[in-house]
Amino acid sequence: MQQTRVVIVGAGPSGLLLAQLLRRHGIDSVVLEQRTRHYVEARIRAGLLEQGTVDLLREAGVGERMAREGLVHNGFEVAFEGRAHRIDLHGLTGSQVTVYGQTEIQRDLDHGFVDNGGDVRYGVEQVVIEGYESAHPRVSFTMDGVRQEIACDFIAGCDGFHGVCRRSIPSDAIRIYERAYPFCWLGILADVEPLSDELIYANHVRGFALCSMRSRTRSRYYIQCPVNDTIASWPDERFWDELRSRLPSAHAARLITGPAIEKAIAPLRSFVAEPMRFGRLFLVGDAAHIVPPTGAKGLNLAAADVRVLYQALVEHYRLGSDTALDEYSSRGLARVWKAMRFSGWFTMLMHQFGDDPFAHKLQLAELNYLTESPAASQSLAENYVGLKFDQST
Ligand code: FAS
Ligand code: PHB
Repeated sequence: MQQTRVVIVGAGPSGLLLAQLLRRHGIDSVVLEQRTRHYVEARIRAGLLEQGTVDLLREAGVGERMAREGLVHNGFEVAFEGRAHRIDLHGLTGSQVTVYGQTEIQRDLDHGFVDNGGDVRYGVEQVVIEGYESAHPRVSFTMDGVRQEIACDFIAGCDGFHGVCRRSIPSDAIRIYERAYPFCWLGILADVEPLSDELIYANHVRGFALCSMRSRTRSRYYIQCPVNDTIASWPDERFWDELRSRLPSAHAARLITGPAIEKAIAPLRSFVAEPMRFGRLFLVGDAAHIVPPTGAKGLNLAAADVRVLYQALVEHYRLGSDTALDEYSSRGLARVWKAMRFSGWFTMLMHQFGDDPFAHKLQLAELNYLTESPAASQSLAENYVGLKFDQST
């Protein structure tokens, strides 16, 4: 039977970042991924990184291209009632955020780990985890029609919301907290110059809109759409017209449009699984929690989980101490729930929940308060850039 220290299920950002960090500390792992390398790299997802995530990618030795190509942002705009107000992130917190697409992070991790001898098995099927409540867990899987099994010390469930690891936990051993939002985000990628140098979050009676980017020549835009909406009902021109209608007129007039190179509709949900640890199995990233993307927390929470888990595993192997492993779940959940609170608050503030004039007036009152009160702006800013580790755990 094959043997390794840590079996990591999932080769997304959580799985590969964990594998890369462990290897830099001499801890071997095997990563099992159901899809192909190209499929995982091609997924268009997150775009905004907290400083903690940037630091961790650098610590993993995969931050060089991000340092060259990432766009460092010191603020963003909130648009409502035909005007825009800038939230001065750096002035309010001394911190910044970086725009660098998850696709690029995946490529950097693939190059750093996979292209340098990292053991990733792509295209696996029927992954089964066993013995995670014992000191000798095992993971079996089918690859090229052959059933295989790996014995290990620990299993990291980095297999996302739809993965197998969380679903392997008996329902009486896990507590699920979940909220689905009554709308989706329709996202578009286009090789056109972004509308603005910084992100713009727009509250409008027609629905939420977000103007983001991937580079100075590639734009990323989102608009709130109904849950049952389809890509087919959104030809490019309709998307661009709707986006313009939700922005202040001066911004709309500057919008540069072009053909969509990617278009997708994603549901919004809040989801937390408690605890995040089951014996020798640790749930990481989207396998344990999902936040609505309004606060740009999903990928950053995953990175924070990886940081705590890899450091705890190093302490286990180097110092023989399991204190940090024992604290993984409580520390992770403290951070997750604070990000869940912020993401939920920002989602409620910026989106339209049906035709409710009173609710919209309350949103406008809060947005006006936000722009007039330094204390309110600072609270938004410190959550957006990411709570300091000692604040969030
Ligand atoms: P992932 O889901 O990325 O990776 C899990 C991996 O496990 C996948 O490669 C999957 O193929 C594999 N896997 C699953 N089951 C398996 C099995 N049984 N066997 C083997 N492998 C298995 N976050 C933001 O911050 N901002 C955003 O704008 C944003 N937009 C998003 C849009 C969409 C459509 C989605 C789905 C998510 C978005 N997110 C966003 C969140 C996203 O970025 C996640 O936080 C991030 O991908 C988390 O990474 P992982 O935890 O690695 O999970
Ligand atoms: C993105 O660029 O994909 C993005 C940025 C900020 C968000 C959500 C998505 O809050």
